[in-house]
Amino acid sequence: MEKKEILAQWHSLEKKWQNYWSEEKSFRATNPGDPDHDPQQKKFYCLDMFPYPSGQGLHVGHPLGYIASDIISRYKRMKNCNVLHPMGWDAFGLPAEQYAIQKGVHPSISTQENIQTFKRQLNSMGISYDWEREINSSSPEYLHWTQWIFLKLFENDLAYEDNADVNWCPELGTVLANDEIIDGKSERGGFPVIKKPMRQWMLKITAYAEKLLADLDDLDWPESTKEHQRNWIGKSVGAELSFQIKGHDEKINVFTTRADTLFGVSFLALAPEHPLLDELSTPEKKKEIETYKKLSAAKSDLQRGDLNKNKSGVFTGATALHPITGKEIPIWCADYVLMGYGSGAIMAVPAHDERDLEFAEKYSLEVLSVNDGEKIINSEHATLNINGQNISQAQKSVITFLENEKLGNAKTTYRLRDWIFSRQRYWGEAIPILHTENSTEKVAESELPLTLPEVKSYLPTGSGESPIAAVESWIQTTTTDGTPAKRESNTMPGSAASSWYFLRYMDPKNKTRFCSVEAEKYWGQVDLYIGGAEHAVGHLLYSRFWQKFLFDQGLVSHKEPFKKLIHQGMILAENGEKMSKRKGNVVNPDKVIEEYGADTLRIYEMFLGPIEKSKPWQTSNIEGSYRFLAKLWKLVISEDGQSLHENVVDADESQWPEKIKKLLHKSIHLIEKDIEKLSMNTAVSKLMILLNEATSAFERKIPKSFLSTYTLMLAPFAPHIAEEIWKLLGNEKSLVRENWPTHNPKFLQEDEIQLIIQVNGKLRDKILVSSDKSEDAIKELALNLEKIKAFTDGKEIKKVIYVKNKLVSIAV
Ligand code: ANZ
Repeated sequence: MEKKEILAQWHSLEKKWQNYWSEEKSFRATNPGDPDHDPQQKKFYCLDMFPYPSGQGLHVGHPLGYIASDIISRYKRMKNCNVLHPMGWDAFGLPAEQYAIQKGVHPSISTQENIQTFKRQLNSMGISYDWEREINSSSPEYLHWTQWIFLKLFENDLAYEDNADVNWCPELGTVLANDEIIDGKSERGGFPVIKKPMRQWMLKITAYAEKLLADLDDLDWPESTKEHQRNWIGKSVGAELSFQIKGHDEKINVFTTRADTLFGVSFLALAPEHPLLDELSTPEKKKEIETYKKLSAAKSDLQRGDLNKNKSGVFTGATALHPITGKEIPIWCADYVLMGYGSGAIMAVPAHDERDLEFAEKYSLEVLSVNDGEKIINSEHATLNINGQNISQAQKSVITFLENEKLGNAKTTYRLRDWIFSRQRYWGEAIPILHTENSTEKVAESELPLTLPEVKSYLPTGSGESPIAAVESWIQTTTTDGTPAKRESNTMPGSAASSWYFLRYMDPKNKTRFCSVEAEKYWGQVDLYIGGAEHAVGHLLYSRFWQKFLFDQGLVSHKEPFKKLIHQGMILAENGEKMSKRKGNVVNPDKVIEEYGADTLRIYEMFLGPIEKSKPWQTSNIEGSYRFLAKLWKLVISEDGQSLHENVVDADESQWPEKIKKLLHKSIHLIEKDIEKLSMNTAVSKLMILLNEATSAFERKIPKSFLSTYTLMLAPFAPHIAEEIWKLLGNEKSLVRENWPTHNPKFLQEDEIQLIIQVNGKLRDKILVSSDKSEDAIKELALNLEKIKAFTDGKEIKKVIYVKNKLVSIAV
C-alpha cells in the first residue's frame, strides 16, 4: 500500500468516525437527574483552558495540551468514569474589537466565524469534547451570570469605585491590570503604559489575600506556579511606625520588615505620589519636586522598583524626628518607593538594605551599621537598648516598645493589589450598575443579562470613556423606583468570564442559576486542568478568588476550583524560535492532518517529549510517527481498507509466546500509569515497542485476541484508526466506552531480582536470584557464597536479615 492510498483511507475513516461520535453523542457527560445518569460511575472533570478564538485559527502549539487532556479523558471513559471534557470560547477581548475598528464588522460576527474555524479544527483532531456543553462567554446566556456574580460581589462590598492611579495605555485607550503589563509595556501590542488617576471599578481581591496564600499548599499544582502566586500575593510581616515631621503636625507612616534596624535609619523616602509631599516640601524645592513627579509618572512600577538600576530622588528640604533618639532625619522623595505598597514611605537603612545603600552613596547620605550580621550593635538610647540581641529578638523588642509608646504597631502587608475591573472599551460585559445623582445602585437582577448597545464606532473615546458612553438611549435610564439614572459605561476586563467558566460547563443551559446546586455538588472541582504557564498568576488567581467568594456565599461546595493543574510546554519552530505569524514560521495543523492524518498528528505531538517541556517542531520526525501507524495498518488491514488482513488469525492468549504475554500485561499496567501521570511520550513509546515485539514474535501472524487488546490500548492515542480496527474485528459498538484492558499481575513479576549482600553493614557481594525463591533459601544461598564466606569463616553469625527484593544483611 502506498502512502497516498493509506492516507485516503485514513481521511475517509476520520470523517466517518468524527460524524459517528457527533451523531451518537459519544462524549456526552451526564448530570444527576439525567435519565441515563449512572450514580455508580466515578466522575472525572478534565478541563482545557478555553481559547480566545483568534482569526488565525489553531497552530500546532494549541493541540499539545488538548491532545494530552483528550487522551486522559478517553482513557477515563474506558475506566468507566463519567467524564466531563468540555470546550468553549473566551470570546470577549481586544483583538475582535480591533478587527471591528479596522473593518467595521461587529465583534460578535467575526468571533462567530473564528469559532467555526476553531471547532472544525478541534474536531478534525478527534478531540472528544462534549459539544452539548459548549459555551461562549460573550453570549447573553453566559454573560448574564458573569454580571450576576459581579452584583453579588457588589452587594458584599467587594466591588467598589475608586479614583486610584491606574495603568493607562494611551495607545489602546484603556486601563490595564498589572498582569497585562510586561516590562512597562502592554502585553498586547507592546505599547507604553503610564500611571494616571481615573475612576475605576475595583474588586477587593486583597480581602482574600490570606486565603489565596494559605490554600495554595494543598493544591496538586506545579510548585513554580504556586511560588509565582505566593510572590504575587507577597505577604510581608513587619511593623508600621510613624515619624514626626519637624515643624508640622503631620506624621509620616512607614512600613518596615526590619524594625530591628530602627537605630540605623539615615533618611526617610516618600513615593512621588505621597499625599504629604507637597505640604512638607520647602518652597525652594517645590519646582524640582514637580519635575521629578512628572518624570516618575511615565515609569511603570517595575521600572521604578525591581528593574531600577539607577536610583534617583529629590531632597524635600524637610526633616523628621527619630521616634526614639529624636535625631533629625532628612526626608527625600524617591521613586523606588512605590505608592501602592505599605504606606508609600520608607525608613531607609543604607547599611542593611541594598536599595537604600545605592541611594545613600549617590547622594552622600549617612550609612550606619546596626548589626554585625548576627547581633545588634549601635542601638542604645535612654528609653530602649537592644544591643546584643539577635535580629528576631530585636524585632520583637522594638515592636513591643513602639506599641507601648503608641508610636507604631505590628503589621502584615501584601503586595497583592485590588483588581482593576473596568475597561473603557466596547467589547466586554457591561457592568450592571446605575448612577443616580446621589447613589450607585445595582441593576435589578431581573434586567440581566444587560447586553451592549449597538454603536457606530467601536473606537475608545480616548478620554477614558467607553464608546457606549455616547449611546444616550442606552445610558439614560431609571432605577426601579423611577429615579433618573445613568448606566455605567465601563465594561469588564477579559479575565471576568474566565474566572468562573469552569462552573458553567457543569450545567451550561441553566436559565435560573449559574449552575444548579446538584450539578455543582456532583462535579465539584476540576480534576485536571491543562493550560499555559502564562496564566500562572492572572487567570488562575482571579478564578481562585471568585471561587472562594462563591464558596463563602454558600453558592459552591469547594473553596478551590482546580485540584490538579498542568502547564503544557510551547511548541517552537524548528529552529527553536517562538512560532509567530510575523516570522512566518507557524505550522498549521490542517496541513499536517492533510499530509499525515489526524492520528499521526496526535501521536507525533505526544511523542515529542514530556508535556510540560517546550520543544521544537520537527517535520522530518513526523514520518516516524506516521510509519508506526502505517505499519500497524498494513499489518492488520487489507489493501482496500475494508476488512482485516489475512495475517490476522484466530489464536487465544494461551497460544501466544510467553514473552509476549508478559510484555502485553506489563505494557497495559505501565501505559495506564503513564496516562495517569500524563507521561504521554513514554506511553506512546511503549505502544511502539509492543507492536514491534509482537510483529516479530508472532512472525507477522497477529492473533485477534492480541489485536483486540492492543487496539483498546491504542484507542486514546489514535482513536480513529483504533475505532476502525475495532469495527473490522467484528465489534458492533464504538470502543469509546469499552473497558480498558486489565492486566494480570502474575505477568508483572520479574523473573530474577538482584540482591545486595552485606556483612556488618558493608557491601560484599551481589547476586541474581529467581523471584520465587523463599526467604530461607535466599539466606542460605547468601551464607554459602565464596566471597561472603571469606568474611564470615571462623566467626559467629549473629543475625541474618532479608529485606525483600533488596538485600541480605549478615552480622558477625
Ligand atoms: C527598613 C529596612 C531595613 C527595610 C533593612 C529592609 C531592610 P518586603 O519584604 O518586600 O515587604 N519598603 C516598604 N514600603 C515600601 C514601598 N512602598 N516601596 C518600596 N520599598 C518599600 O519589603 C519590605 C521593605 O521594603 C521594608 O522594610 C522597606 O524597607 C521597604 F535592612 O524598612 B525596610
